[in-house]
Amino acid sequence: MPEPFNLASYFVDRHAATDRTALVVGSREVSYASLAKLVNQVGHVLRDAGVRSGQRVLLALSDGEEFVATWYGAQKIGAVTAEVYPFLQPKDYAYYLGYTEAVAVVADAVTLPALREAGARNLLVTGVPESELLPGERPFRTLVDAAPDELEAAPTTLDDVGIWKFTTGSTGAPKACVHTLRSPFESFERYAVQVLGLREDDRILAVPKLFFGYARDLVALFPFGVGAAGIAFPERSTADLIFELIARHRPTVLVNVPTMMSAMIAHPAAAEQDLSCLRMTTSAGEALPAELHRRWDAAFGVPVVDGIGSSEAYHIYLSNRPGAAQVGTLGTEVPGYTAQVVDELGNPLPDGEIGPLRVTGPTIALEYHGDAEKSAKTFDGDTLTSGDLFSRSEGFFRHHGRADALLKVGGVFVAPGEIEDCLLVHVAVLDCAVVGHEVDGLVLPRAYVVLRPGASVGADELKDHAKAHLAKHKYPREVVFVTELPRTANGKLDRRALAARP
Ligand code: 3SK
Repeated sequence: MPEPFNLASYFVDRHAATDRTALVVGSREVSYASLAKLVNQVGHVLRDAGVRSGQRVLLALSDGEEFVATWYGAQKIGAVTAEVYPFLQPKDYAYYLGYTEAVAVVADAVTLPALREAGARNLLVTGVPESELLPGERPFRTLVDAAPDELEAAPTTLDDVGIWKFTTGSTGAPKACVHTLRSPFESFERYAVQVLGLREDDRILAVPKLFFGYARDLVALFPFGVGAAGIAFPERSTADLIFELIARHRPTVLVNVPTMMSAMIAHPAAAEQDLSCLRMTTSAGEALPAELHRRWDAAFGVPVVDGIGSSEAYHIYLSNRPGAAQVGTLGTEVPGYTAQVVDELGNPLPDGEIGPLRVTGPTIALEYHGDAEKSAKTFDGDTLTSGDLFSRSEGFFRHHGRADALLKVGGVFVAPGEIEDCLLVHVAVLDCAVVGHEVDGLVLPRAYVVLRPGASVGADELKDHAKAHLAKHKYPREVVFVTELPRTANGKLDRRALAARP
C-alpha cells in the first residue's frame, strides 16, 4: 500500500506549531499556524460546495492569501487544483470551464465579471459585497470565516492525481498537464533543495503571477517545504513595483523572467537600487540571452540561476547552479533527471548538434488531459520529448528556441534566437524578437527591436551589425522599431502575435 501523502499536510501543517511566517502580503505576515487554519476552513467550504476527492477546483483568483489557502484547501480534501490567469476574456474562461469541468470555481472581484459572462456556475466569490452577488453565487469569505478550522486530511498518496498545470504551447488551445502529487514533492526535493538550496530564512519574491506554476511553486510550495516565506502581491509586475517590493520586504531570492531582467536593467533608477538582500535570482520561462545575463551581472551583481522547466515536466529540469553559472547555457540536469539531445527518430546526437530534448525524471506529467494523440507524441512513462531545440557541450545545455519557431530561409534552417542574441549585443538594443515574414512566398527574418532609453540607431546599422557577426543568409531583412514586444500572460514572448503582424 502506498503511504498516505497529503500536500497540505506536508507543506503547511508540518510547520503549524511554529511561529514562522509562511506568506507576506502587503503589510501582513501570515503565520503557518493561521494559514493552516485558513486552509482547513477553505477545505470545509469546498467540500460543502460539493467538491469530492479527485474532482477539479478552478482558481480564478488574484495573488494573495486566499489564492494560497484555496490551493491548499483543495489539496487537503484530495481535490485537483487548476489555476488560470486572472485577466482572461469571457471566451477564454468559457474554454477553461468546459475543459476542466470544475465542480467549483473560486473567483474574486477581478475575475467575476468575465466568469459570469462565460456562464460559470458553482461560483464561490471573494472580495465582492454579498448584496451584489447573483443567485447561485456564494460568498466565499463569509463561508470560510464561519467554517471549522480543523479538518482531517484526505488520505491521498504520491500516486494520486492532484495538480493540473496548463501549457502555454505556441499552437492550439491550452492543455492541462496532469500531475500526480509526486511531481511537486520530487521537484521540491530535487530543484528547490538540491539546486537552489532553499533555507528556512529565505523570503521569496516572484515576478510572474501565481497562476504560472514557475512562480506558484517558488512562492507558495518550495519555501513551505523548508519553513521559509513567500511574498505575494495582486498587482501586475512592473520594474518600479519589483524594486519597491525588494526595498520593502528584503527578499533573499527573486524569481525572475528575462523580460523583467531587461526592464530592471533599463530602469532610470537601476543604479540606486540596493539589492544586497538577494542571494540569487532565478531566470526561467524563456531563454536568457547571454548578453542580457552579462548586462544583469554588470548592473546588479546578483547571481543568476538560469534554468528551463515546463508544465509537462512540472518544474525546472535543467539548471545552472547558484554562483557557478555558465553564461548562455541552461546549466546541467537537475539531480534525478537525465536529458539527451536526440534526432527526429529519437537517436542520441553527439555534442554540439541541435535537436529536440528527451528528458527522463520523476516529475513528468501523465498526459495532456483529453488529447491522447498529443500525449502519445510527448510522454512515454517517465520520459518527455520537448518541443524545444537544444544542444549539449561538456554537459551544459544550450537552448535554440522552439522547433516550430525555426525559419527556413533560402532552404536553410535559421534559429531566431541566434539573430536575437546577435542584435542584443548592439549597444542600442534593449530587447528584440525575430519572426518569419513572407515576401512573395519566401520566408525572411524580420526583427522587432526595442531600443534602450535615449538610444538611436537606424535599421541599416542593425542589419550591418548582424551581417558582420552572422552567416550571410541570417541577417534580418527588415528591422521594425517598437516600444515593447507582445508577451503572454506568463511573460513569455508571444511569437504568434508577432508573426501575425502584416
Ligand atoms: O517555463 C515554464 O513554462 C515553466 C513551467 C512550469 C514550471 C516552471 C517553468 C519554468
